[in-house]
Amino acid sequence: MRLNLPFLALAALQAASAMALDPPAEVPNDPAEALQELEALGEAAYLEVTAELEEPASKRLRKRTGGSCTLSKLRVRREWGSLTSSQKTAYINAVKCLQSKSALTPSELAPGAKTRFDDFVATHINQTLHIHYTGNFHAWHRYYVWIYETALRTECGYTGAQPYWDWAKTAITGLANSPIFDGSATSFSGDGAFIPDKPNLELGGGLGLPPLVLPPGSGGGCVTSGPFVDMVVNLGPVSLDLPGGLVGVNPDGPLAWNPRCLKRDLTDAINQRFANATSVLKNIVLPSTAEVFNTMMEGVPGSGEMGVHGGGHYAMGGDPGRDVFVSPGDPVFYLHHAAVDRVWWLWQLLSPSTRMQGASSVAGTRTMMNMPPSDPTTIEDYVDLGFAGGVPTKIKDLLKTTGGPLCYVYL
Ligand SMILES: *[C@@H]1O[C@H](CO)[C@@H](O)[C@H](O)[C@H]1NC(C)=O
Ligand SMILES: *[C@@H]1O[C@H](CO)[C@@H](O)[C@H](O)[C@H]1NC(C)=O
Ligand SMILES: [Cu+2]
Repeated sequence: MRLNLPFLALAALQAASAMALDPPAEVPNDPAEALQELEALGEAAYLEVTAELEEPASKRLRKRTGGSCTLSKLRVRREWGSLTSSQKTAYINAVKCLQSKSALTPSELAPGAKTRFDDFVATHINQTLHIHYTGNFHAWHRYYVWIYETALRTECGYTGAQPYWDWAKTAITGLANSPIFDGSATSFSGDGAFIPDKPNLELGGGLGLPPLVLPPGSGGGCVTSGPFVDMVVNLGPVSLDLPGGLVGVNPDGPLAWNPRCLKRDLTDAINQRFANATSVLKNIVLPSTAEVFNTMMEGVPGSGEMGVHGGGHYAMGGDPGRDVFVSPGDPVFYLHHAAVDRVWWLWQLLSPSTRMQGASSVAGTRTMMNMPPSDPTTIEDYVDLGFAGGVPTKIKDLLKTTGGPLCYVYL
């Protein structure tokens, strides 16, 4: 057995280096050119990862190391606009199915968690201060979206993969014209009802930092059409950013029941400024360490930047979209976080030996912005999704999307 170990290590290294993706030579400032580069990179990544799954040599390696992701099990996550109408309807129906099933979370723990969909929201609220601006941010949300996608499949008969929101595309088309937010039967419902004369958003001023000022969007009220027009948001708000620097909080507590409509405030200016094709490509190509990658993705409060992650959240806006605790209460959250995960996946593929394995693949501590101060995250730390589902899983088993419990790629 001992004799085999160096061979295994060598084979793993060879597999890792054979898989490295080439970055584009430059990051164009022109949105259309940057989008082209991004799509070329995405296609190359898809081809490399699926080719690796086909190789008989790596099949042997997978057997020895216990991996079980095969081409036949692979879930191919696609951009929402590329799905057919019936694929879109199947996904939306599965989400509505989760929203119609009873919660597994005991009501003593979270009285506001009424449905299986809410189990995910309650878990996210409960752990928010330990999963954002922390070293586990990417691995936690990767597993979270995977378990949500799995629940849609195993509990609601969905047979497809988790779709994603390509912000680079909506930055060009406008949100309200996009297949995600056009308000049609195959969208996630569209904008909220228009509320006039909204002041700007002012974010982060509470920390004593210069606030980030963002323009108001084109909605603000309850969504007016589409599949989620009658959806009931049960949990929150916990820390909802509202126009004029106000923050919405449910005084009954973070997990109390507070039934209300789904609101949106689509804001193209935020999408275009923070999550255009150039910003996405820069986040993939420029960072050489996990620390820089995380900082670019989430932004630094007070710096005037919120990253593509913040850009997507604040561009959809509304309630619970602009609440860091309750944001998974808007079904578009999962398309947004699949897109965040796709950026991480592409960045990882540029250097799998340092970004998809080992200590250098994570950076940060176990508390939000290290407040209060905490120990560094390690790849031995567990991601535990509580009543949402799954088994507690180490970060090191979540670094590769075609290994450990995971089996998916993006196209
Ligand atoms: C919140 O987290 C604590 C500590 O991990 C856990 O015991 C509790 O069950 C969680 N509550 C919910 C609603 O998930
Ligand atoms: C697009 O993103 C880049 C990088 O984040 C940013 O510098 C630029 O201002 C953005 N473009 C627009 C039109 O806001
Ligand atoms: Cu989150």
